[in-house]
Amino acid sequence: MNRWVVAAIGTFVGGCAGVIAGAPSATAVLEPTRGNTAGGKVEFVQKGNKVFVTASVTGLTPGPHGFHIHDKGDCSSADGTSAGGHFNPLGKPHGAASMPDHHAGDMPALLADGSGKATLSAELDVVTLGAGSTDIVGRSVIVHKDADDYTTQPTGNSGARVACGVIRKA
Ligand SMILES: [Cu+2]
Ligand SMILES: [Zn+2]
Repeated sequence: MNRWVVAAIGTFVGGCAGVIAGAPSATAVLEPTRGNTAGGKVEFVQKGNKVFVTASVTGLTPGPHGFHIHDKGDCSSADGTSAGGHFNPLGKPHGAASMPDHHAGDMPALLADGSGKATLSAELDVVTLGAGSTDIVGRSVIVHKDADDYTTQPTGNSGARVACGVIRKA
């Protein structure tokens, strides 16, 4: 077996559960904060210089919910505040992911249907997986009670934290 074949197999095994073999990926399992019912799963996959996020969340109130990557990978507090503020390694203002300036951790809102389910599929343009100051591995994902207004600084005024999950390398 030549050494290129060996290298390719090594990459495949190391890449594990990623959507693309060898592409860096990470997962956050969302658990409800005290008194809430929201939970689900968030997956991140790096493709080139973008990170693609997919989320599936249940137990929400119908309507939009602020959805962000927060600074600390710590969901230990009952209200989720142990996760800190929005992940903002580049010192930007809070905003929509579609605006030129926004926190690295600002993601499109989750929109829950009448049964409280939300799914999201989006491309993130600032964060990275596994390297650099914008690396989100070891940080957390927060789902909020209310809609993000994309204007109020530095939170978007999306209210209480209803679910939290630490981002772990997949
Ligand atoms: Cu948040
Ligand atoms: Zn923000």
